Amino acid sequence: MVTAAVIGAVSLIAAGFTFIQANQEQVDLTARLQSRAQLLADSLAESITPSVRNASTSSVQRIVDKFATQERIEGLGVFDASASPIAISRDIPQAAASSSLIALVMDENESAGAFVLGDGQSMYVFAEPLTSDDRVIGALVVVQNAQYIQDRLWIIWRDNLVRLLLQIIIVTSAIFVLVRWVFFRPLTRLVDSLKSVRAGVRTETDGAVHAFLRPLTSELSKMTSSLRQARTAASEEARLRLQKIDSPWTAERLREFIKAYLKDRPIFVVSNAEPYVHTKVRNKIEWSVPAGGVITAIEPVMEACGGTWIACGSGNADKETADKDGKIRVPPDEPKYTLKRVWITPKERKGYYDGLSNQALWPLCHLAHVRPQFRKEDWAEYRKVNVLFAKSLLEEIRHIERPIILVQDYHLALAPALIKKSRPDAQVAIFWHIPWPSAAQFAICPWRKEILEGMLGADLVGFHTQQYCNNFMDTVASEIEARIDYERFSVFRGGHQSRVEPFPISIAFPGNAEPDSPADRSMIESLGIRTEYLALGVDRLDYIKGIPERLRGIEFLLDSHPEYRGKLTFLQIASPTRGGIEQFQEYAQLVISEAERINTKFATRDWKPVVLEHRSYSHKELRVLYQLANVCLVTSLHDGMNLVAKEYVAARTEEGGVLVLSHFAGASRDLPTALVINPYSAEETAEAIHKALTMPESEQHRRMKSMRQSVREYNIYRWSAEIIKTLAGV
Ligand code: GDG
Repeated sequence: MVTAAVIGAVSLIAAGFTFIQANQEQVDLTARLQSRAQLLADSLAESITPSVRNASTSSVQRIVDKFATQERIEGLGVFDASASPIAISRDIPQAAASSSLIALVMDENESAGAFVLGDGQSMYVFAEPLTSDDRVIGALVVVQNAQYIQDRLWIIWRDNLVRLLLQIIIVTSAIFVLVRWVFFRPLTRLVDSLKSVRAGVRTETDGAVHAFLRPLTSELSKMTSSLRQARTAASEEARLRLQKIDSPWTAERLREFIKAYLKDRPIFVVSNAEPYVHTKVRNKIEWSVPAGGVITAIEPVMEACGGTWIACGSGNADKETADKDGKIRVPPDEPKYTLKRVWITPKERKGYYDGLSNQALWPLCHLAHVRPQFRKEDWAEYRKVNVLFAKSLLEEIRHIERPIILVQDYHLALAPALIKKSRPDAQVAIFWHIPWPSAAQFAICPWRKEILEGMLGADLVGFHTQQYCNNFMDTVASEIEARIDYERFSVFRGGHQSRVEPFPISIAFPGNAEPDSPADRSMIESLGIRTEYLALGVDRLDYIKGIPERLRGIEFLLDSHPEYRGKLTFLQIASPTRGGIEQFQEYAQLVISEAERINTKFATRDWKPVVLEHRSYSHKELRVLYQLANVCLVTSLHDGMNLVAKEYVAARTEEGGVLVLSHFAGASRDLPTALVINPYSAEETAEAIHKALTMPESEQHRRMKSMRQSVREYNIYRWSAEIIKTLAGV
């Protein structure tokens, strides 16, 4: 744009100058031509006049022929008083010989000239009267070639055009170089240095910037120094707050705690799922956060503490976006820690993930009446992938003394022992995000001993509730040789102690970076929902979540309380999950057909009791839905904790809304003022929804306030601080 304007201006100026120059040249050349014609005509007239007077045609002809050969003379002609030719040169152009100019100069008795066109060439015809005794006796015509004037003008325009083009090229290149070196580079450097100041890597903006940016950098320096002061004040405050145990935990406080407690020992997280997935959609790489409780919980901890998170690469652009070691800094728009991706083959994934993790261990640990499938080949892949993860981690910690390692979940039960075997100095915890079943239930697993031995490699084994810890201790007692110490809640084997403790997981409350936007109804209106009451469910489409049971609760309510028909819509966000596994596909079909059945039974022209959204929603969108829902339904048949329940509570800043919560979700221990139900009873679920929708505001507030207090006090920062403190202290 700027370049085009500059080129336009330069061209305009150049055209103006060329016009003036050409004009001047034309005036000069014409004047010179005219005076030369005049001179020639004067001297010729003198020698010709006597012969004309004497009518000596032959001598006139001789003089004409002699002069006609001079340079630039195209022709000469002598005419008598009646404008008839007396003598003319051979090649005189026709246009000149018959010119009306001859008659005119004789009439006026005054010489004159004019430009004419002959044979496509410009000519200058000059006529002079011949006089004798003050009487006009004829006229002399001199014809000169004037084409060279046109040629000269054309050369001027052409040369100037070439010069202009050269100037344009030089000016454009100069602008490009100027913008790149003088503006763009210093600006990029300034932006980079601001980024590192913001990330806390540097404390000052770059001083060595170009002079013209200096006023800006001096202002920014002041800002960064205020930022530094604010940071120091905040960490000082956090340090002070560390002593006051009942003040809320924040990301800042966790950071300070880790600095003080671990003295900069780095943290490593190992999990199956990765927090950021890169996918290529129409040649454009996009990233997303996958649905799942482990990600929701661990991500804010890593953002606060930094460190390295090792997980399975799962997006089709994951390799492309990571470096040769599989590493990438995340979150993508504000990097704070390193994600190291581990690559597994489709065969490994099928056996380790679809098979052993999700068709054996998942149904084994959840009482949802789905039969576990134990296949030897899945077990082989599971072991292989656990070794792969352990190796990838060992590579990362090879130069690090006493690293802190947090292994996540049932996919990696064998990893703790593998890590500890190579690195006894590492402090390893495994957190089991799902329930631990009774010893009798676990006994059906053919590889129960190997799994327990793998887990007991850890110095700390964490579960959500005391009940799961008790079940685990009972299982260990009945399956392997070990000393069980119920006093210290530890298992001792071959001189190694594993502490077993409950850490009820939570979410980042407070300190959730998302701003509290006023809930905008347009999101539900765009789904065609226009009812008085909104009931909401948010789950991965997993059979432990009890979605068909929830739907039956809705059906029961509409049957027993017809007053809700047309007034209540249940919106279920069902994010796709584990699509490669048959039971999950069948379950998705069941949910879809149940929703359809209920809609067919009750729907009217402009109202539908159930809206099923079988797709992923961002956390930001979910928060808006939480704020709009009069009631949130968490009816899991069995659930380690359930973070949706806690997210609903955290989103209700105005303390309204009611949570209906399954007794079989770990969250029911932390949120006892929810309406706790048995999800297997449609009647109980329906009654709880009715109670929620008719609950006086004051009671809603009382219940919500107490739940919010509990989530605020025991948020994910406190959860991780307690795990790290216990682990470092074992
Ligand atoms: C396991 C245990 C335990 C939901 N849809 C989307 C999405 N979500 C988010 C929710 C929530 C998380 O996923 C689900 O967490 P849950 O805790 O409810 O469930 P699981 O995934 O089964 O988690 C569970 C948890 O681990 C932690 O220990 O509580 O008991 O089963 O945060 O908001 N997130 C995104 N898109 C969605 O569509 N990004």
